This record gives sequence, C-alpha cells and structure tokens, in this order.
Amino acid sequence: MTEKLLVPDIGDFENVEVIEILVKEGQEIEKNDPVVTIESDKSSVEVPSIFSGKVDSINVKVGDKVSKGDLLINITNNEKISDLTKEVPKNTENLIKEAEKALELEKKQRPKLEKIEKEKSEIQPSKDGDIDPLETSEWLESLSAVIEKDGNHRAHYLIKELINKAYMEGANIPYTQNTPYINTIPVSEEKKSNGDQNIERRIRSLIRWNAAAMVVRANKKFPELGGHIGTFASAATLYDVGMNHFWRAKNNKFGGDLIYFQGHSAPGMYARAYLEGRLNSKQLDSFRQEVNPGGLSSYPHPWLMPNFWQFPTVSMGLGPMLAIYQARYMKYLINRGLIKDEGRKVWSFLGDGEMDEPESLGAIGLAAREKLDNLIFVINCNLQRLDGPVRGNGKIIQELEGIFRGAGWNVIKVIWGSYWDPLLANDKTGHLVKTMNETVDGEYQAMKARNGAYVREKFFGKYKETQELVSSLSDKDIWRLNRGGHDPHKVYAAYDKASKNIGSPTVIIAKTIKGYGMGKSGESVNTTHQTKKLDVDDLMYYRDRFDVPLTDQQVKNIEYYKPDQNSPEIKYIKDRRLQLGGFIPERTTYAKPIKAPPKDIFDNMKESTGKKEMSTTMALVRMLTNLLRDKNVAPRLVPIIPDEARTFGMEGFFQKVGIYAHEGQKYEPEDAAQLSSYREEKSGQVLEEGITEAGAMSSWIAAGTSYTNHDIEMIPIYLFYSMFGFQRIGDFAWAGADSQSRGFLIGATAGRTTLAGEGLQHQDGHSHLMASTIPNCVSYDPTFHYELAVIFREGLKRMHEKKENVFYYITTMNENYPHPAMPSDKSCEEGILRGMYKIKEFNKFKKTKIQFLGSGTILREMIAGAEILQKEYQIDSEVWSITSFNELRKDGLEVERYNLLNPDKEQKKSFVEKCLGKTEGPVLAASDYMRMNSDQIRPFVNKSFYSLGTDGFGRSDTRKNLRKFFEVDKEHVVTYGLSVLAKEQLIASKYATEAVKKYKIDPNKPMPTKL
Ligand SMILES: Cc1ncc(C[n+]2csc(CCOP(=O)(O)OP(=O)(O)O)c2C)c(N)n1
Ligand SMILES: [Mg+2]
Repeated sequence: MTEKLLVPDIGDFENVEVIEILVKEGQEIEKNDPVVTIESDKSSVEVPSIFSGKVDSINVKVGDKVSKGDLLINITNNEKISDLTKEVPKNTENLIKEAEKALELEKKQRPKLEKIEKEKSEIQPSKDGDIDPLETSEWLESLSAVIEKDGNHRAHYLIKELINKAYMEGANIPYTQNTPYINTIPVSEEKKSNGDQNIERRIRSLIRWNAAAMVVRANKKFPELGGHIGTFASAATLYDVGMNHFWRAKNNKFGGDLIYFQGHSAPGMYARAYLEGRLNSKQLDSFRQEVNPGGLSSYPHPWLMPNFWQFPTVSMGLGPMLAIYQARYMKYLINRGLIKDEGRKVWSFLGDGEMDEPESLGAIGLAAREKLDNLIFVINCNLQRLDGPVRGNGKIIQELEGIFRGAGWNVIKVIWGSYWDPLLANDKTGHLVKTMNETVDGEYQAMKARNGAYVREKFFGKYKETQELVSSLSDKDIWRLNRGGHDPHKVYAAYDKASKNIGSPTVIIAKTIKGYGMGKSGESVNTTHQTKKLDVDDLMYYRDRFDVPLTDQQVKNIEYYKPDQNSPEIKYIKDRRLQLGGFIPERTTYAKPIKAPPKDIFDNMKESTGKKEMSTTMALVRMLTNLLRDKNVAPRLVPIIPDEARTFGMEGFFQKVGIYAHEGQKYEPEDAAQLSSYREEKSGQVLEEGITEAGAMSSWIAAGTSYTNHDIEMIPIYLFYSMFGFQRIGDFAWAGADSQSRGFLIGATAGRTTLAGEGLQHQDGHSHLMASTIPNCVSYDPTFHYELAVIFREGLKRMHEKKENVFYYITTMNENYPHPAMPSDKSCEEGILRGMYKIKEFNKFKKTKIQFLGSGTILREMIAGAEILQKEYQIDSEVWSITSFNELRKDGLEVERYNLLNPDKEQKKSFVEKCLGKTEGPVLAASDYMRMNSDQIRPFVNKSFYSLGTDGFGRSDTRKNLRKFFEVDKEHVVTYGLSVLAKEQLIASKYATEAVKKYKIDPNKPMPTKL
C-alpha cells in the first residue's frame, strides 16, 4: 500500500529549505534511512523515513520551502504499516529495556549477606559528652552482637533505620561524611598478597636508591637541572604494589590498564625500568638532559618519550580530570561496540597538594554519576606540598574523604600500617582513635621529622590510656609504627578491594611520609620537596635505611645498583611483569588508519551558494552531516559539544547519531515528537558534555589519543565558542599537544566583530595567536565554504590516514553571507592549505596598485573596499584570501632560518614571498583578530606592510558598528588603503584626507585598545 511521508514536527521553524534529496524514485529504502535534508537559517537536519519500501514519487525538489505536514515522498510500503501511534515509542521501548537491564544488574551486584567470621570484639563507648555511658554501652553491645551474628550489612541497615526514625521524630542529625581516622578496611577483611614480601622489599629498596641516585648525579654534574626525590620516596610502595600485582600491560590479548603517574615521581619509573632492563645507566645519567637523543624527560611527556610515557600529568590538576574522562571515554567506546569490555582500569596517582587545584575535584561528580567503576584514584597524602603542610591545622585525608564520599565515590582510607594493628585492637577505651582523630596534620608531619621519644610524648602522651597502650614499647618500636601507604599489605588490600568495586569509582587515600627514608636531609621536613642534593652522610643513611648492598666507596661515587640478570630480584621483577602482560608505562599503537573520504563528498561545497547566505559554522555542520554518510569516517567521528549544539545548529545530530548516555534514556523527552528531539542512548555518538570546557577538552584528548590507548583511530571534533577555547583551557590544549592528540578543534562563533551582540567576554580576537603558541597545532581562519572543505579534508588525511601527529584548529563564524564557487585555478587548493591565494584581481587602470590581504570575515570587507577603490578612485588591487597567517609564518620562519644557515646555497623563498614577490604596491593586511595576527608575516614581505586588526576589548553592538569601531570595515579599508598609497607617494594625500571626511572617520578618536 502507498504511504505518504510528510515533513515531521521540526520545532519552531516554518518554510525551511530542502537542500538535498537523498533518495531516487524506484529506490528501495529502509525505515530510518534519510530521505531529504532540510535547512533553516540556523541548522540543517535530515528527515528519516518512517516506512521501508519503494519510493514511488518525490514531491519536493532542492530549493523548495517546506513546513510541517507537507508531503515529501510517496512510498509503497512492503511491510506492515508502522503506525506510530500503535507502536511503542522508541524512547519508551528503550526505557523499558534499560530498566529491565538495570534491575538484573542490581540483582547481580547486590552484595551477599555473608556472615563474616571474625573475632568477637565489642565496641567501647567514648566518655566525652556521654550523659549515660551505661546506656551507650548497652546500645553498642547490641550493635556488636548484630555485627557478629548477621554481619556488617545488617548493622548498617539497622543504623540507617535508626537515623531515619530519629529524623522523622524531628531530631537534628548533624551531617557528616566522615568516618574515624582509621583504615577503611578492617584487618579481618584484608586480602593478603601472595607475593614474596622480602624480595619485593629488596627490589623496592633498589628502585628507591637508583631513583634518588639519578637525581643526585644529574645535579652533581649540572646543579641547574633540578629534580625531585621526596615525592617518589613517599610513593614507592604505592607504585610497587601496583607494578608487582595489579597493572596489566597492553599486549595482543588485552588492551592494558592505563596509569597516570604523578609527574614528580618520574625518577621512580625510570629506576624501575632500569632494573627491568628497559633503560640503561647511560640513560639514567641523562635524566633531564633531553636535547641529545636518549635523554630522559623531567616528567611524563609523551611528546619527548613517545615510546614510554602515555600521559602528561605534571601540570597539577590535569591528570585527575584527564583520567576521569579517559575512564568515561573507555566506557563510551565499549558502549558503542568499538572495543571489547575487558575490565580494564584507569589508575590516577595524585598528590594531596595537587587536590587543591580546582580541576582536580572539578569532575569527580561526573565520575560518580557515570558509575565509572573502571576508575581508581590513588591520592598520596604525605601531608606536604612544596612550601609546607597541605592542611597543617586540619586533616587532608578526612577532608578528601568527605568530598569524595559526598560525590558518591567508594572511599578507601589507608592510614595506618600493620604495626598499628595490635595497638588498635587493644584500644578498649577508644582513646587511641580519639587521639588519632584529634591530632592535626601539622603535628603528624612534625612527629615524623623527629623521633620515637617525641611521638611518645606528643602523641601517646596526650591521655593516660594511650600512654599505657605503648608502655611496653621502646622508642624504637614506636618509631617503627608505620603509615598505611608504606605498608605493602595494607596497600595490596586496598588495591584488591578497589579493583573489585562495582558501580562507582574508587579513591584510595593513603597516608605516607614525604621524603620517606631520607632522614634528616629531607624526611617530613618542609623543604623536602626541593631536596635534590644529598651529601655523603645522607646517602650513607639512605643506603643503610634500605639495606642497599653498596660499599661506602660506591655510595660516595653515587653508583647505581643493579643485581645480576640471574639474581632472584631481577628474575622476580621480570616475572611479575610477564605475568601481568608486559611493561608499564609503554606507549605503542597498532591502530589502522582511516581512509579519508573521497574528494567528491565535499563537491557541493565547491559550488557557489548563489544568493543563499550561510555561515561557515553552518557549512561545517553540513559537511559533518555529509561525513556521517561515509562508511569509513562515520563511526569514528566523535562530536563533542559543551552545551552549544543549538548555538551551532547541530541539534540534528541528536536524532541522527544520538547523545551518549551510559544508562540510555530513562525518560521520554519533552520534545519526543520532534525531528531533533533530545535523544540519549547508550550507544549514542555525540558527547554532550554540559557546561565544562575543561571536561570537553579532556574528552577530546581521550578520543584524540584513542589510537594509542585503545588502538583505534578516532576523529574527535570539539566545537566550542571560540572565546571559551584556548583562553579557557590553554593548559589542557598544551597537554593534548604533548599527548599527540589528533583531531579537530573548532572555534565556532569566532571573531571579535563577527560575533556581534555578545560583547567583551565573548568576542574572540586572539585565539589564533594562542593556537600559534602550540607547535603541532595547525590553524586556519577560512572565509568561504570551499576553503573549509579543502582544509578539513586535508586534516582528515594528514591526521587520520597518514597519522601525522598534529591537530587542527579551525575558526568558523556565525555571519551569514553567500559563498562563491571555488576558483578553478589549480594552485588554489595548495594556496588554501599553505595559507594564502589570490581570490580577486582589479586590474582595469594599470596605474596604481595595492595588495590586500584579508582573513576570515574581514576578507569580505577587503573585497568590498577593493571594489570601491576601483570604482571611485581608479586604483587597482589584488585581494588575497589568507586562510592562515600562522601557517604562513611557520613557513617563513623555516625558510629564513635555512637561508641564514646556508648563506652559500641557493636561497629559498617563503610562500609569502612567492605570492607577493612580484606584485606591485604596498600591502595592507587585516583580520578579525589582533594586528599581531597579520603582523606575523611582516618579515617575509619585502614591501611596505601595514595591518589592521581588532586590538582591544570587545563590546556589544551590530557587526557594522563594531567593524567601524575597530576600523576593519570596508570604509576603513578604503581610507587606510588611500593613506598607505599616499605615504608611499603613489597618490596625493588629499584623497585620503577626503575619505576620512567622507566616511566620517574621527582621526582623533583614541585607539580602540584605550577604550
Ligand atoms: C599547575 C601547577 N602548579 C604548580 C606546580 C608546581 N609544583 C610542583 S610540585 C608542587 C607541590 C606538589 O605537592 P603534592 O601535590 O602534595 O605532591 P607531593 O607531595 O607528592 O610531591 C608544586 C606546587 C605544578 N607542577 N603545576
Ligand atoms: Mg603531598
């Protein structure tokens, strides 16, 4: 039977244009196949068929204007009519499926109420503020009995019920996210490691020694090199337990766990790699001397050690966010069916001081919301940062516990080492825990800078009960009472538990000592962080402290220590890594390239749009819609948007490819009936990040490095308000570059005067300059749709087919104007890519000539200005479209350098010179960015050079007024053009003076930078 496919509800739009017909008469189509593309002045959307069958007739043609209910095609339906009113709506269907799945999962994950075998222990009441200790004691006894008989879960349930009851009765229950200052995992529940503890300690000691030695040696040679010993000294056990027992490397059977190492602990990773035989002593000796090949980078930098480091972390706060979004992206790839779910984990090592960075905590809510149980944070709480204590008057561990618990994380505190276990077990009065709770970090730090006698006096001496607890211990015994982060048993138990946690991310908060083992020279003292030199006595102490088998002379020589290949230590360390699949860190890639789409996919962008006006942002969205039809490219595109899809006209993507949501869509969206309805789906493709540019950028980096972290090449395209790009997240962009991310950053609604109304905080006149600071960022400021197409295709080819380690920054604008056809000149394409080509020549009078160089929207002002000069002043000109001042400068610099270094060789010409060398007249260049943008090519132009630009604060107004204000409109182009020609004595100055009057330009107006 014949069905009519009508224009569906397209939201607020009427009379939208049909821009593409995607089917032919007689063609068999499937339900959901796109039939036509319609386009409003803001966005274009494909209309999918709601039937499958044969297209009988097509009722519209390109250029027609349609509204809701208009007939698009007739179709002979070859199956039962899919009556939308009878069918369960797709969203509802998803909803039911998701709910069923969630129920099932919950059932599986529900913890078994096992009876936990443990020694009978009774909780003791604390007497402070207790008006009836006897009653308290009875309650606690009852609770102890419940724990013993029915286990912790039952106890927890009862407590929850009691709290609820009290709340209902009106009791004001103070909120606390904190638990006592003791380990989260009770001794009875600690999973024991099956490793050989003695040999592991010996290995760890050697790693400690070699890590310190490499820093000391480097600084002995060149004191300016710097380096850190204290950070790794405090974290060695945390890393070693992971390396020996938990972190699985990438190999041909498994994708590998991803570890973000804390930047300042890099020497420890090198020292381990040395024992593993991956680095030699010569390389250790070139720590922080990277200029010659083979040097070891100061911190983790994939750019500098591309086969070793995976993640740049040393700029504090980036690591935690990058790790969260990496874990989220891993789930995205799994849910989209692009990689297998192998239970891989993302571990991120952080400093307690680092947690002060707003970015560090900035995305922890997302991690919990998205149930990232593949994510484990390890926060090394050595209580110190660079200058002093992290929280002298408080307790960083408790503070972090509260924050993470509040956000919904699984929190595991590893505070006390095993030597404390018997003391805690004997703490019948609760005074030990009370003292632990009351002592602040400043005191904890000071204690570890002193000795056992001091600890006895200051800590245990506080109450007689605690004094008694340690009365039989010597000062030495007290000094030996270790912190959790230095106890491999406690760390192992925490890692084991974290690895098995389901349904939430885990944070392990471990207490350690900064500069552990460094003695007087650097253990727990405020200057630890910067200690990089150890004198002979310090070194002797360090050797003895960790029983490193070196003679005094060897210590004096600061020799590295590496046992024989066949020693048990080396065999053990290698065997452990063998068991865990290989070495870590290691950076490899086995991703297959993506074949760039055929050129004709962009053909429609090379034709004139006629009178039709369009912005480059819209042209880009059109192009992406086309790319989503290319079978190679489509699945690999990762569109990333920080809550601006509608600004850029991308809402059509919601239906077409869906928004990624790990739980699918549990609700029927308000706009369900509309074509661009807000569709969330588990396998959705769009990463709709909400308002977090830093988060969106972290996603972009995760996707842009898929080729190494997941061995699958992906094409991230992150579209943002250009002002909220580099300026906002510059440090992430730098990290993305260091990581060798490949993908597109699109600075949409760009330009100081092109984004008219939004004003000072929105108008970008410098993002290209910021982009130019990143060496592997290739940036363009195109004006016309064909330029965009050529640039984008080349980007796909260079990055994703040829695997070049660059990324693209392209600005697109929201000003609508007609786009001409691509010039047929063969060199045009090369010019677009290299940065400039001649777009127009006015050559009628052959007397006086000027060269106009215009970029982005201001190119159009220059063309208009050139027309006026020709018509009204009989002045000829050549107009050049500058697609990238940045790329031209790079080329110019390289050529200039070559020429200077090779004075005897044939001198090369920069691309700028090749284009402008033989032309007549001075140069006037302009863009919608600061003058500095166009000034970049000044040294390579052997002519008089003048520039216009938008230096100064933006402000709200119309484009016309803004361009007048910043002096980049066609009138100023004409006036300045005449003035430049007068200055060059090519015309009389009166013409310029007249133009100033004619265009009502106030020559006494202050520079826009001063307004
Ligand atoms: C963004 C940023 N700001 C400042 C620094 C300089 N810096 C390096 S280490 C450090 C102290 C780190 O303390 P913490 O995070 O506690 O690490 P740890 O104690 O383990 O060394 C500082 C301020 C940096 N690396 N990155
Ligand atoms: Mg610290």
